[in-house]
Amino acid sequence: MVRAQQGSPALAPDGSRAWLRYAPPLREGIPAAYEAMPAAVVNLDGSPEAASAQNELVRGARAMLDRTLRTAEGNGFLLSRNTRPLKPCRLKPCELPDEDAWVLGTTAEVRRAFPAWSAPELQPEGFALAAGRAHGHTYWLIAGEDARGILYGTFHLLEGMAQGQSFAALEGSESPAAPIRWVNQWDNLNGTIERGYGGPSMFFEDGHVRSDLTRAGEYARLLASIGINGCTINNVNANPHLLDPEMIREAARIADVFRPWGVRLSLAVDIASPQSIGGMDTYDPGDPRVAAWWRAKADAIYAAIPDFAGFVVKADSEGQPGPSRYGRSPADAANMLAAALKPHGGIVMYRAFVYNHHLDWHDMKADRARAAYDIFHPLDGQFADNVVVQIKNGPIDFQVREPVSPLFAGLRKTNDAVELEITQEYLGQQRQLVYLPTQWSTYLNFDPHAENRSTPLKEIVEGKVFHRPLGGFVAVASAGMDTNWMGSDLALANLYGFGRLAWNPNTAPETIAAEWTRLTFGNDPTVVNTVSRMLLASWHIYENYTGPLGLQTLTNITGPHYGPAPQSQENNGWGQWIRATHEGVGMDRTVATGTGFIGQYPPQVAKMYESPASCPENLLLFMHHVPYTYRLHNGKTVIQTIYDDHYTGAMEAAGLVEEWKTLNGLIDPEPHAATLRMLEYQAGEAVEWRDAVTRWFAKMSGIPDALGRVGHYPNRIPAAAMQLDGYTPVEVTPWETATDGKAYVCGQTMCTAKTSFARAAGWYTVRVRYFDYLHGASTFRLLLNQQPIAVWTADNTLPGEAPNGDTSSRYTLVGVPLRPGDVLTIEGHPNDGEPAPIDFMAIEPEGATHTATTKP
Ligand code: GCV
Repeated sequence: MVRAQQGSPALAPDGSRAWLRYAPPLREGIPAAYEAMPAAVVNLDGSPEAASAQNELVRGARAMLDRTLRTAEGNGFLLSRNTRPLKPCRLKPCELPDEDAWVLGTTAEVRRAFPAWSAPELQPEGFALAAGRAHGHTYWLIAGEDARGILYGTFHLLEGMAQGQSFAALEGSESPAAPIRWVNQWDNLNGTIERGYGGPSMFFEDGHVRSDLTRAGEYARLLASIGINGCTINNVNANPHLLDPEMIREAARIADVFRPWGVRLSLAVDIASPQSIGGMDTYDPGDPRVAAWWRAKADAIYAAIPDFAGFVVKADSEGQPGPSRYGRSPADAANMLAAALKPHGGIVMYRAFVYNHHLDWHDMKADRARAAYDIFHPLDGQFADNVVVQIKNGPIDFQVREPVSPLFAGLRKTNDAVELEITQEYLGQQRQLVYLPTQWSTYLNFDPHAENRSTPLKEIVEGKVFHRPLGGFVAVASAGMDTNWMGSDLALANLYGFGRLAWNPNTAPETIAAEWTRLTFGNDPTVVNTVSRMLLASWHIYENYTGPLGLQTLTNITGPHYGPAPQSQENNGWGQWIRATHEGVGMDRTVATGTGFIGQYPPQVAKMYESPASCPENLLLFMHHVPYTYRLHNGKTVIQTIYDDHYTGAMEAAGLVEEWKTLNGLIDPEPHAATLRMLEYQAGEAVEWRDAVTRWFAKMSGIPDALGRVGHYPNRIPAAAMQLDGYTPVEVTPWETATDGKAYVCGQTMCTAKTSFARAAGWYTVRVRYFDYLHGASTFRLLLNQQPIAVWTADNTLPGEAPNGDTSSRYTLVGVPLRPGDVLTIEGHPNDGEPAPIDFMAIEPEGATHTATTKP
């Protein structure tokens, strides 16, 4: 038999298979533990989920072990060795085949077939893997507490198999930590995805559900493989037309492709729908006519989608309509919807992301961070039992670091779920590596000490702490049609990691990183160690070069949330303020002198945050306003730490490139090259962030960098100092994202910027900083004297149409031999409105680039 080799084109990761690549765990042969595995598969369960499990088992065994397992025809029927059809197993105790077999079924079904098997205690959706002998044969059992459990047990087995683990090693049982393990997609009916960086919607196109839902089904399979049991298919800024009868019928087609994978569909709804699409003159949750409208709507939905999971609601937030319009509370609105869903077993996920985005910046007591607690805490106990309050992990908005929302400890008589963000909205938008399980674990393990006892966040949302029946984990995924779902291969580690943590929040990020790497890139220890190390370091690296010390991601908050723009935090109603002055920085959220936000935490934690001395330094400026000269525990000032951390972060980002390069030849060339390009871009972006933020703080504080780096870039030749032909200056906003606040643009078909080299002869690295707008694809050439030595096109899809931190890009050419008198020329050719914008050229002697490795 010819077996496909690991790394052969048939098995090369193309991203679409994600972690379900099913590559052979060994390069040669079958792991000994699987030599004696049964050839027959018996499926005792008639559910679509069990059918998927059986198909998946066959598929995985074929791909990983070169074995085709033999199945019965039709669910629930057995074929014995001589292919005699037996009775459907669901109806009466099964006759087992007279040979070794894999047996799939619910624990009840398996127990009926093997009365001697002592099934472990499982929660809903849990599973057990066990091997046993009966009737003179060996049976490998995959038993689920229910149909989903069978599916999850099968995926668990296959993922273990892919990592070379024997069936014996995988024997045991698992149950999910909580019933709610959902992803939210922020897909719009026109096919775009809010905060999505992985291509257009896999659900919608031109105002309708796509005719081809193959990808949606594949997505559900991916989700099932990590234990996700729910998916909200549309943006929380909801289009009410999704509730039109025609659209409900269309959405039912999505539910159909989800169903075999145990993924229940839910919809985000616009609370004003009775008015906007129902023709009513009100959407007041207190009006019985409105309640009746929702009841009828729920009935219609369940007629089309019998396993519909429920509604997700964003109301009174960022311009969305809400119950406050009628003087009603979130509980009034949530309970009205809950009553409509209740007869069908549906739930309402009511988001606590409710705040006023027109806050008064001049009011030193105003604080967006307070909003969720101020609004929802007084309502504790008023929510119906099929309402879950969905709370973002932090009190602001998925920043690079935030404290855990105090609301989790504040809601004791209410179901709640934590909302995380897989899509890297504020965290590099999938163009930069930020592995999030590290961040999420930090949050999930945070202990707010509610009721003066240990109450880690993970246990609160599991429902254990306050004995809540419903609760769990939600994450905004916003995956799309891109082959690799998220726009970057490495970003898939975050989708995988969310599923693993939602299943078991005690799973260490290290474990998740190693597992994901094995499943994605294979079991070579060098690959596993290197990729894991990079993943684990990445959050802190990003934090270092964006917003250390609790400053949050200092990005353009009124724009695309991407490039650096510290000033954009201030002077507006959005309340993501850092309150930087000439003397100091940070939001005073203390009870004593500040906004009082800290007082929303239980006493032990409030005490820790209240004093700068005991406040964790990575949240210092989130909680306190301190002078730039304030000294941290290591004796260094705040301002110097801001400078140093940014330099460290940029150096570490460059280190990621070097680490990835060491994997050349160990993983398939195409994904290796794609990620290398991404990491090289990230290294440039990290320098851009570093320079913008440090220059902004240097100007704001008037305190120079003790190491003399900030504002001094000896290797750079700004465009203004070059000999320009056709290039003209334009003001850049914000100023700190370009040298002297100016970029140079070309208003004709071609422009040049020249510099004459006057340093010692040698090998140099030449970098050109340019800007790459979303539209247009300018081309650039770099010439050494008359010789073209590089050509590139500005065709990245960065989120902007102007020169600034969002569109900043860097071209690097190593190994350029330069002699005094040589002339280097940048030649820019504008395209489609993009004026080939440039900022500077840097000429660095070789060896001067940073190659430091990252910290584990
Ligand atoms: C869907 C942030 C994002 C918005 C998002 C909102 C939310 O503000 O920038 O795009 O809206 O959060 O979570 O509702």
